[in-house]
Amino acid sequence: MLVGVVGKPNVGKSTFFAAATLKDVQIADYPFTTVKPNMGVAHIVTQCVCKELGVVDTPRSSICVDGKRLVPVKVVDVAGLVEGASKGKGLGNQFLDDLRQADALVQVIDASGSTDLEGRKVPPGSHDPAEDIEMVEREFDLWMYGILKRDWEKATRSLEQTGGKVTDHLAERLSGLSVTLADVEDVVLRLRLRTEKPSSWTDDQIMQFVIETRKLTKPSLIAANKADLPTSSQNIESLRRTGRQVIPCASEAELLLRRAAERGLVTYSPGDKGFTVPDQGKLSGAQAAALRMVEDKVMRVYGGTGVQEAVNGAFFGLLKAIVVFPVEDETKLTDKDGRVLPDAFVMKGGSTALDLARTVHSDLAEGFLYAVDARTGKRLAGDYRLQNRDILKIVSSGKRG
Ligand SMILES: Nc1nc2c(ncn2[C@@H]2O[C@H](COP(=O)(O)OP(=O)(O)OP(=O)(O)O)[C@@H](O)[C@H]2O)c(=O)[nH]1
Ligand SMILES: [Mg+2]
Repeated sequence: MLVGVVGKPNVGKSTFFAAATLKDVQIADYPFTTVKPNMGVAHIVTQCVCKELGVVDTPRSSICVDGKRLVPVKVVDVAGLVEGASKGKGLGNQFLDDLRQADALVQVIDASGSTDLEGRKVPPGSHDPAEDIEMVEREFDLWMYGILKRDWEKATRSLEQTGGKVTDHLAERLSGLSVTLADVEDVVLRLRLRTEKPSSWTDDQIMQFVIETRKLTKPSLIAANKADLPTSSQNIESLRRTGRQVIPCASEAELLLRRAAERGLVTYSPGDKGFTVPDQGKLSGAQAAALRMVEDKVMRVYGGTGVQEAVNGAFFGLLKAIVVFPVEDETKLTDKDGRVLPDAFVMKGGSTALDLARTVHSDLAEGFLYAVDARTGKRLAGDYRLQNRDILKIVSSGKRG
């Protein structure tokens, strides 16, 4: 699963990305700072099972902090997008190509309204960020529409002559965008499009298909960034009234806190509602002032920086991700090296025990016999739907079983 960080230029996408991944990327106060995509690893935070089971865990692929499990997930930060990007304006549709594999999007906006539609600086509060959301989604749709329209007439005529299925054609055209045949069939059915005569579909109908397909296959939430600035709260309020999921974010503050935490200057872990300073004497005057700002303008007002909430929201909310704990010994909860609760895997909602076996190792899936629920000792079949925080042993005749 991959989450893309999108938005117009200069809104703080790379700052959000750097805060979420602690990767050093270019951040600057002008549009088109990012040209090539940045791929990185963020973590989603979930309650670990160690406390419930009264064990001290020794994770390998993830981190457990005070009973909270931080599980790695992939995030990509792309170039900013401007009106006309789908037709090559700005950095063109390169960024759209970079988003092909994304399963969900965090759309970062400048909630303070201090950048115009193209990301240039304007007086705070003078631009309405609602316009940016519309623009970004419209460009995405136009791009997808362009892919379908390129040879629509010719392709549909040939489908009608040969008896080919329009759903197969659409799925094939959009397969590079992680759109499946099931997604296409779902949208076509919902919109009641005439599958036997696709050449009769109007441009509006094709666009409607694109919009619904985008919503289904690239669900998004809004990270209302620069929430620390005074003009943001009003915009956040009015965006929320539109019914969209809006998370106030202060990416710069999150980046500062995570870097300070790495150096031991503050006690803070992602998603915390506040932070503490173990030794005021270790801080320079500038550091102390910056932390006071974070406390006053972010933590007290919003109860957190919102960055972790947005990452969690994308995976757990939009993608219905679940975290499962595979073990090799279901009584000791260990792997073969004796590590307790060694792994935590992020799986798409609806995944099965067999999917988990596939994720651990292909050999396990090939010889899959059954899974064992470590909590109850019950045997589970391959089609068992995984639940969040399941602890399972896979029993297989495969090499690693
Ligand atoms: N006040 C405030 N400024 C921020 C915040 N996040 C980012 N910025 C500033 O916004 C500017 C743009 O940040 P970037 O992260 O480079 O923005 P971007 O969206 O990646 O920009 P492009 O790559 O050019 O599209 C920089 O000056 C950041 O310091 C925030 O939470 N609060
Ligand atoms: Mg950037």
